[in-house]
Amino acid sequence: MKADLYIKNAGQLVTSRGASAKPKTGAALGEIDVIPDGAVAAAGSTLIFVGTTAAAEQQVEVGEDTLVMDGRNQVVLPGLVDAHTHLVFGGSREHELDLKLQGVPYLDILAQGGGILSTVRATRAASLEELVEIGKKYGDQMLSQGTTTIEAKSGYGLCTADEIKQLRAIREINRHHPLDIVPTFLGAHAVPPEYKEDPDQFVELVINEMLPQVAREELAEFCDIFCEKGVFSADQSRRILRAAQDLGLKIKIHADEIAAIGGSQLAAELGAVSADHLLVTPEESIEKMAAAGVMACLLPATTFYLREDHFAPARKMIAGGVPVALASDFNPGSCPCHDLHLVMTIACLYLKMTPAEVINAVTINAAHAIGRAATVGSLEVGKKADIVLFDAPNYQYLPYRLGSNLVRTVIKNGKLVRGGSEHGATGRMCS
Ligand code: IZC
Ligand code: ZN
Repeated sequence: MKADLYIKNAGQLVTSRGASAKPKTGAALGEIDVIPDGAVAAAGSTLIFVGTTAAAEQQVEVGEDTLVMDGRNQVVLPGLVDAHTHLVFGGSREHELDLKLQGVPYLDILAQGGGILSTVRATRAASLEELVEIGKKYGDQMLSQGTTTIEAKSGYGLCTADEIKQLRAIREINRHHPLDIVPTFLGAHAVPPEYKEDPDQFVELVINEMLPQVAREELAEFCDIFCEKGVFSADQSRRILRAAQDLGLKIKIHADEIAAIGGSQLAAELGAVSADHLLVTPEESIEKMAAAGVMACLLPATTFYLREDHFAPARKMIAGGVPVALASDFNPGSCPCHDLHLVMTIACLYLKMTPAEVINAVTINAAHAIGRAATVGSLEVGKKADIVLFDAPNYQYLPYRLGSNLVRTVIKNGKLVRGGSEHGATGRMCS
């Protein structure tokens, strides 16, 4: 077994293995597989060994070209998976900070033509090339924080040409950036001003024009919708998501974030892969989501940034058997943050999830939330060699630390993309 990459002596190797077929739920979410003095090896982009250093020394063949790294005093995790991002957008919204401080709510800023609609204006004005550059820049920052696979949504075009432009930008970034990106069509993110007087006409446009083109060009794997008071109703959401399913897309829903208007029930009814946010989800929905196997994708950095006084009822969801993932919700308005490390800390403190649970929720369960659990989200032979090394004595230390980037080295598809040489590579030096 000749290795191109060999990491040994890891203080703790956390694998998140054993849940590639089904996400972790209930008590299993709190179970974590830690190998002390661990080792991992890859040939090309694929993992060929995961185990102890002692076993690796017997089994892994190291040649002159093998990149050997020492994981001493480090915690090694699968590359983190961010299952909910709005990666590509024009401009930014720091000018809304003053409004927020004056107490103007998020949905009021949107109703006044700001918020999402302000980003829509900037995104429409940007060229495809500019969007690609912007997305790559954020992608670089994500990689530096240990994120190696993400989901990315459109939703700032809100007309066919600009939605398609955003999805093409996502496709370009995916082709030319180390991150793996799963694309989601979110044409129904807000009602654009042109359709303010007749939102149902906009729903028709999404169904009859946008979705068919997205499907024809295979620009998205998922269709999502902002099912929220004053944005899209449950009925409008159902129409759009059913049309998407008819075209072969999988579905996600922004549900129960500010008002419970039926988003989580709809997710269960339609068999959505995930329902996201879920701050005000009713108890009956928790049961329905568990029965339908809908992933609860929780976004606590957004709750923090919106200064809500209540977080998603994660403990009830876990107790009720709902699979739970955590994601950043990176976007220019309600969460200008793509740091999954910070998300883990907030989830521990405010969702009352344990360190083991939050790690499973940003690795294997997050991979399930975007249909990638067969290839990423855990360290297992045959999966992609996506590996992150943290400067930490144990895995509990990760959510314990607040706001520091402990990432030392990032491997994506078997290639060193961050750090490495200055942090203990002992074999061939890396560029
Ligand atoms: O740009 O505000 N919640 N969509 C739904 C967002 C936040 C993104 C934004
Ligand atoms: Zn979102």
